[in-house]
Amino acid sequence: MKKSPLQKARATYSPKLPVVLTGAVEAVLGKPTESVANQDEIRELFPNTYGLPELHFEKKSSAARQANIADAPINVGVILSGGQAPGGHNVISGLFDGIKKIHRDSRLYGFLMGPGGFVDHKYKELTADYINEFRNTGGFDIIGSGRTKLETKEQFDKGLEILRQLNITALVIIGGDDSNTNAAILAEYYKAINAGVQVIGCPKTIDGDLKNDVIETSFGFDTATKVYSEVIGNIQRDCNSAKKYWHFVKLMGRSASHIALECALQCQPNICIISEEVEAKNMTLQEVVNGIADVVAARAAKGDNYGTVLIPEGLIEFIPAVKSLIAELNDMLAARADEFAAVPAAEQRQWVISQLTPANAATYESLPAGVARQLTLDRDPHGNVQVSLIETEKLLSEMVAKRLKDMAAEGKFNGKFAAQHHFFGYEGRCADPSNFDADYCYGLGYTAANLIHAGVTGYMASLRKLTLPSVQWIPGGIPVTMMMNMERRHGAMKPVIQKALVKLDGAPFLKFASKREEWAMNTCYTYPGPIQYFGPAEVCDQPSMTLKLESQGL
Ligand code: FBP
Repeated sequence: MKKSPLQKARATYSPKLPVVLTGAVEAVLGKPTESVANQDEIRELFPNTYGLPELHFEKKSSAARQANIADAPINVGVILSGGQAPGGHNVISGLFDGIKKIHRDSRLYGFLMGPGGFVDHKYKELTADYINEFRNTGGFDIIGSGRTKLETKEQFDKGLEILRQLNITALVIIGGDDSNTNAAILAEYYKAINAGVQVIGCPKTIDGDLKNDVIETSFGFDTATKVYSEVIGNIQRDCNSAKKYWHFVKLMGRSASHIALECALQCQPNICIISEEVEAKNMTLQEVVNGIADVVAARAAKGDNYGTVLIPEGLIEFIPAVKSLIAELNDMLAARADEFAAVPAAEQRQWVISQLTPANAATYESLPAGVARQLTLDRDPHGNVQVSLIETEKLLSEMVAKRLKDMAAEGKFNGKFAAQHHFFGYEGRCADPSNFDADYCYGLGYTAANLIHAGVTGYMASLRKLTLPSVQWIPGGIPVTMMMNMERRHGAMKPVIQKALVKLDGAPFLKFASKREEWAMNTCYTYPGPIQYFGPAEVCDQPSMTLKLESQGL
């Protein structure tokens, strides 16, 4: 494989491992835990893995040093699940190095193309030479990823066959909230049947919504937002040079607006919509549009017929009326998928309208036909609407143009409005990890190896104190059941890891809210520039602003 000069140089980077992990460690157990909500239901569903204690690793005293080496090798399986996120290859490298340190004959097997490879027995042994090709690189191509939902007893039993065949006694699942939920269910099942297989999770997703009091961030968020911020900065320079376009930029993040918020903090655009605020204020789509149009008109009055608008991918689902519509559609389509599929495509719109309750039918009818149709199609295997396929940036700019026309007729807008559209998502998901993500991921993998050695199951690898230099991070494990609550999925209540949405009383949002009026009217763009891998720490090793602001006071 031909490598670019940067690829070659980057391959030599040694992730900075937390100092605790550089020698023999011991697991220090904390207090028993409770789930974040619905404790009785979750306890009943996870009788073997509920209430486990948090744990963290400390360096072993010198007297006990030798004992960290296992008597026998450990065979471990690893799965990459869901959307790509920068750093996945380093999790696998860290896991590999970690289990080799514990016993040099340990082996690592990667299941191919996500959980599907586990069920279908498609795997590859990951050797040192093979792994070396992928260190510090972006992407998940080392073994591939997939969105097969691992949830049935048949799948678990089928997977167990291959684990037994390869003598694998621990499985590491690298995924987002849904995949880690399923990892917890698998851990519970294997424990219940005494399968002798540990299951460990790792927090992955560029969306940044798998985090809580104990998991400070998911990996990939840092790099992806830096890539998007670079490009938004470039667009803002262009915008400020030509002074003739309004740029509507949609940013990935299926549900939460963390990515848009982080990019806003980095780039200081004129407008950034935060879905969680739209929901809290019970805003309609038209009110969101009016808000944008007001800023366009106010800037035009100063002679500034240009600007930037950041739009979170998940916005449409947070508009309360649309949210209620999607909830009804989810339940209806889950229960009557075959009936819906049998309706000819040309008649599906009318069929859906006739089946919905009046308020939701009215909302459905009011949406542009393309958007409405999208809401009935293409759910991912977890039942989520694929919001990345909805062109919200175009929808909003078209509605803003219409609104400005009305305002012009009323004498409230006297300017020009020309829009450009962008969607940034896939551009950042496979970027070479920033130093933060390279270190974080390698450390997570290494921590997972130590959790396996500690004999636990149903835990997620964790590193804490992430705004300190990476050598000072604190490795440990968090019982996954601790992050769970009950939510409605596919028409039924299910135990799931609680998704972290943007908190409107949290430091990142408050910082943004305190600045946005100034950013709207004045041109205060910042230009973060590309990720730097080599150079001074203040340029290369900075964590996201979200993480920094959230950690204040910790
Ligand atoms: P995960 O939650 O699996 O990490 O994926 C996140 C994400 O990148 C979202 O931001 C986006 O909506 C979705 O994946 C796109 O999915 P796909 O890769 O299937 O197009």
